Amino acid sequence: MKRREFFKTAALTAGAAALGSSVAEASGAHRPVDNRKVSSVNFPEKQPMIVYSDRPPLLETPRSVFTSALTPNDRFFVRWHMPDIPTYIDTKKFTITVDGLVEKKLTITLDQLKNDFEQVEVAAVQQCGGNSRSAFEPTPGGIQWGVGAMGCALWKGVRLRDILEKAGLKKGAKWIAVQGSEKPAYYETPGFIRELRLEDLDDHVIVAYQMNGEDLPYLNGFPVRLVIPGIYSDSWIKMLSKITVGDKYQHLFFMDHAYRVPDNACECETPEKPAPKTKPIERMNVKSLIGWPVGGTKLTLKSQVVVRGVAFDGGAGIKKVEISLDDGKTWQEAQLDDGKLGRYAYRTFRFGFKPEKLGKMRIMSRATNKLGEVQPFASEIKWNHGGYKYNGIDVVDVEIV
Ligand SMILES: Nc1nc2c(c(=O)[nH]1)N[C@H]1C(S)=C(S)[C@@H](COP(=O)(O)O)O[C@H]1N2
Ligand SMILES: [Mo]
Repeated sequence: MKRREFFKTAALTAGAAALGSSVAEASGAHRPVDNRKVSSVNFPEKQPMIVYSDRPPLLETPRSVFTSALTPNDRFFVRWHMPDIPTYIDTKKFTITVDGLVEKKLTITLDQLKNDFEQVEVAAVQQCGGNSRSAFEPTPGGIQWGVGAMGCALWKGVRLRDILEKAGLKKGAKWIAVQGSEKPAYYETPGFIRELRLEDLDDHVIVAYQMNGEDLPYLNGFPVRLVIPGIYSDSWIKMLSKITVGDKYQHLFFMDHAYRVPDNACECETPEKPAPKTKPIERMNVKSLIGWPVGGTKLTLKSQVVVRGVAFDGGAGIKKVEISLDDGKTWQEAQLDDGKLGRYAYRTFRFGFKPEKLGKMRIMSRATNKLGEVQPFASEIKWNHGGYKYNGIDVVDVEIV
C-alpha cells in the first residue's frame, strides 16, 4: 500500500470507529471482551485454555466455563512470574519452613501437614488483580487478560494461624514473608516473595493441599498453596515452601512495584498524571460475569434462552444480579443460587427470556453486594496504570437468527 493510500484508509477507519462509539455511548461505551482463541496445545492436567505464554505458563479460562459455582481444576487459570518453575516435586522431601521471629523453627512435611493439624475447608474465589485488564481504556501494560484470570474452588488444608501458633510467635512479630519453590529468573533478580501483615490474616486463611477434592494441579501450586479468601490472588503463594516471620515491612521488589493502585479515594489516576502514592490492591470488588451465552452465539428467535453466570465480591456477599437486554436502560433481577458455598465463593445466577427481534443483541449483567456496592458502567470505571481491579458491567453480544 502506498503511503497516501494508507492515510486515506486510516481516515476512513477512524470515521467508522467514531460512528461505532456513538452507538455504544448509551451503555457507557462498553466493549465486550470475548472469544479469545483457546490453544490447540494442552498443558499437563489442563483442558484447552487461552494461552498468553508458555514460559512462564500464563493460561486463561474460557468464558463458557463460568456457569458453575466451582471451576474445574483442569480449566483453572494459571499465572507464574518466573520462567523457571520446578518441573519435579518429591512429595517425601517437600517441606514448608517457618522461621524468623518464632520460638521454634519448623520444617513441616506434607504428612505432618495432613496429620498433625486440624483440617479445614473453604470455598473461595481466586482472582488475579489484573483480570479483565484488556477492558481498560487506554490499555495499561501487562498481560492482556480477558475475563478468565479467575476461578472458584473448594480448598482443603490447614489454618495458617494454627501453623504460626505451633511455631510460637515472638514479641514484635507483625509481618510474614511467603515464598514458593521457584527460583528468580537470574540469581541477581528479585524472587517472587509476598509480605502480609499478621493482623490481616483471619481464620479463613489456609495452607491448602487440595482443591475440589483432589491434589492441586501442578501448575496451580502442587503440593501446597496459600489461600486468602476475599483478597486478590497475588499473595496466594503456590508451591509454598517458606514462611518468615518479621517485625517490619521489608520493601521487597514485588511488594513495592506490583499489585498496587493509587492511594486516593477513587483509586484512580490518568496516564498523564500518575498518582504520587500507591497502596496494595487487597480486597476484591464486586463483579459478575456471563458464562452463557458467550459472545457471537446465534440464538433462535422466540426460543427459551437461559443466561447463566457467576457473581462474587471480597466477602461481604452478593445481594443481587441484574440483567439488561436494552443496552443498560432497564434491568431485571436474575435468580441466584442458594449461596450454600459461603460468602467467599461464586454465586451462580440464571435469567430466562425469549428473544423477540432478529439481529444483533446485547446482554449485560450487573452485580450488587450486601454493602450496596454496584458494578459500574464502563464509562465510570476508574483507570489505574497497572490495570488492576477492573469490574465493569459485563457485556456479551449475541445474534438472534
Ligand atoms: N510461587 C508463586 N506463587 C504465586 C505466583 C507466582 O508467580 N509464584 N503468582 C501469584 C499470582 S499474581 C496469581 S494471580 C496466582 C495465580 O494462581 P494460579 O496459577 O493457581 O491461578 O498465584 C499467585 N501465587
Ligand atoms: Mo496475579
